Amino acid sequence: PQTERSLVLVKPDGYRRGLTGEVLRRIEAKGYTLAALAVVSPTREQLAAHYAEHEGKPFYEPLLEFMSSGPVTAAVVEGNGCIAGFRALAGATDPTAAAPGTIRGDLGRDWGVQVQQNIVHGSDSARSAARETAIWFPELG
Ligand code: DAT
Ligand code: MG
Repeated sequence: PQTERSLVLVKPDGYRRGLTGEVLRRIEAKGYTLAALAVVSPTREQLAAHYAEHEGKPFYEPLLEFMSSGPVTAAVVEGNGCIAGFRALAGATDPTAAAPGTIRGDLGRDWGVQVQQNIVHGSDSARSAARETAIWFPELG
């Protein structure tokens, strides 16, 4: 694959648990580089834009509430194939189902809350990555 960029978030659960460095360590250990990095207290507008595809789903409001519950770290990750590659590092959406060796599989579990608190977000396509990067790093255009 070509060099590409993915928009990664360490979600508020990851921030609170002190896992930001561990997530960034795994990204760098994989050989990807950080093109941009910021700790952000997201606005409702940013989160609604970021998760627009999920509007109307039963988990949408709890998801936005959870994502508003504290700082997130946003990163633009760069490398050949890094969009699919970071999602492989992240593992399945449900941390209980995520394979050991992945971020969600190693570091996440079911916390008995409505929204899966699964530590990270990673773009699912080049189109999503471009859209999401504009939300978190408007200066990168
Ligand atoms: P992913 O983050 O793996 O790309 P997604 O885009 O389908 O997953 O969903 C976005 C987030 O919403 C996900 O990280 C956690 C939450 N979520 C998804 N499906 C859910 C569900 N069935 N119940 C609760 N939360 C869910
Ligand atoms: Mg997604």
